Amino acid sequence: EGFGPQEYTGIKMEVTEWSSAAKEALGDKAGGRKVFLVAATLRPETMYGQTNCFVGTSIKYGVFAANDKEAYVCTLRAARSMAFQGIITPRGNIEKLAEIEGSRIVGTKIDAPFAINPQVYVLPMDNVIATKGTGVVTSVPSDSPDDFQTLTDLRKKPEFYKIDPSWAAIDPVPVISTPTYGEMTAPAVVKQLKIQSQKDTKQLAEAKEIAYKEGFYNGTMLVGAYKGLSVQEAKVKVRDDMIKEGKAFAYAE
Ligand code: A2H
Repeated sequence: EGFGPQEYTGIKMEVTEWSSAAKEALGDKAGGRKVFLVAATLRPETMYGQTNCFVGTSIKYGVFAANDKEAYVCTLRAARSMAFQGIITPRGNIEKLAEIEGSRIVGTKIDAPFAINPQVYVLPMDNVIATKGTGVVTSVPSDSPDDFQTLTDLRKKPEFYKIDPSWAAIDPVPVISTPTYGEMTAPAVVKQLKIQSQKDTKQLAEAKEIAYKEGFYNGTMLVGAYKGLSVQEAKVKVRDDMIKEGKAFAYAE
């Protein structure tokens, strides 16, 4: 990790249909609010290529009131931090409406803002860190080696991971082109490093570094309002557009 705070973008993914396990746990505790899973990302310009979203199965999430109309699903730690940053109001105060384990959120259907496939499912990922970001990770398998490898594992062993195969049916979407790896940077790097599963955490860390540098410094947008622009230019513009449309917010930690 570098110095100073990480400037994340908090992506708001509205729940359109809870999994039956989540429905049972939540009842009407959200009090008529719209509920969003909130994912922290460093790559807002990749959001066109979301294919699903990830949670940690043994992580405890809360449903926190953001205001009278909205509630956010994230870790308690992230909710505290959002309250201090004035994202959740009133500033410095948090109201937990409900608590739910990650395993119960799996199978929930959500809206993926700006995505070419706007309806996606929540899936399990082994390597979600409870103490980073919001504990919710939006999945862009075209450009994130972790996301690509996890999606590959889930498709290989849906019973083992206790998922319905249809939840993992959306294929990676090309959104950024790089000179070295083409239109599917993450799958190409995963192949090059001979990564076999999400348990290969050392190689995945290396793949993440390679894919990140190549995409960020040499990537060109293939889709969206900033098609043809460099990733460096597009990143800020996509982020600003998402924030203006109420689909995202700035989140630091
Ligand atoms: B990134 P850094 Cl396309 N546990 O978003 C594990 N990983 C997490 C996480 C958590 N609790 N919270 C966020 N992340 C992921 C997109 C993306 C990301 C792409 C390519 C690279 C990439 C789509 N997933 O990150 O440790 C999120 O994945 C590579 C740096 O704070 C977030 O951005 O540097 C990134 O890790 C933040 O990682």
